Amino acid sequence: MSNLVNVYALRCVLSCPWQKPVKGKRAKGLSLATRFFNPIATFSAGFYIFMQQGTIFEQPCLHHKLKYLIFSIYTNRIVNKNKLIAALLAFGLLTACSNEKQNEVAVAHATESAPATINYGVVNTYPHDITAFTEGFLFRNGQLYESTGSPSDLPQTRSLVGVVDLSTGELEEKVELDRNKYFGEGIVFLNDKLYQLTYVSKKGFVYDANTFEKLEEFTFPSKEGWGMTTDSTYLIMSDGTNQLTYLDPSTFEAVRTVSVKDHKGAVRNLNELEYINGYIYANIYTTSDIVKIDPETGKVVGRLDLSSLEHDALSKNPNALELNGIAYNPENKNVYVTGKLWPNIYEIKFNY
Ligand SMILES: [Ca+2]
Repeated sequence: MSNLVNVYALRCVLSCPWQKPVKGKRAKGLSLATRFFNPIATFSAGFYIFMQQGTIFEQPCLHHKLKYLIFSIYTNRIVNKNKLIAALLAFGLLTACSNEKQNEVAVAHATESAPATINYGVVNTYPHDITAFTEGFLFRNGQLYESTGSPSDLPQTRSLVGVVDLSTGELEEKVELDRNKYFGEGIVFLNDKLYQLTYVSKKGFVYDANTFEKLEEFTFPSKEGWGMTTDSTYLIMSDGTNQLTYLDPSTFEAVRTVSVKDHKGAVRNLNELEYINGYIYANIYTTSDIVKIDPETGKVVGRLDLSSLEHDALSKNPNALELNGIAYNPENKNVYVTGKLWPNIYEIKFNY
């Protein structure tokens, strides 16, 4: 029923006597005719608008409300002073209600605002192996670990896990995968074990965190393995979508998924991850952005633009690819970032 009323009211609105005629003589003639022959319909529309307090339009303009009021007075032949005051009071009430509604809309938009920009400063710069196709990056016991992948079109790359020597950028190798079988991806340490994902094999590996002896293999629900981090209880992995999946570290079953979104919608291509002070930071593949994610809601609450670091890396190595690698050092509370084939690792500082 309300739809029928809306259609009727809309038709009346279109025949409003103060409606500006569209271009063309015929249209102008029709509009003029409406001014004289459709006053009842127009009054009905005006009355309807009054009753609905402007809900026919999302944000009814003052001009429309005013002209309906004037026409209502005209068609009712309101010449009585008291009736005129009553009509003006009604108009004031309508405007107040409408303003309230517009304020509500403004508040609703504010809660869906863009993530806050997180500014950062570069504290230090270290060398990085330009054959390292970075897929995992993290600190453990004061040492920086890196995991790398091995695209077939980049024969110089290897799927490795090792400790980065910050003075040379060289990787002290701990694990190497057969690049003809596996493409190394994200890594994380949890409960004295090292977990490693592979890209499209749907296979992961578990190693002793101290000896790097392989303990077991596992599969995971996602189609692809990308980045990995932990909240000290679960393995948290990305798979190139906007989903983060929490895996039980014993059974490797998914216990929870988080859909990551910002004010524009789903945030896809979540890549290398880092859990810092209750938030998950993620590289966005193909961009030089890192997003800060609230793991309870999946909302992106902050964003770092590291494009200046990417430009610096490209100026030193034209073959440098995407930013990918976030490692939080709990000892100095700084974050170390790098990228695939980047010549440098950057130590940055920002408010988490
Ligand atoms: Ca990381």
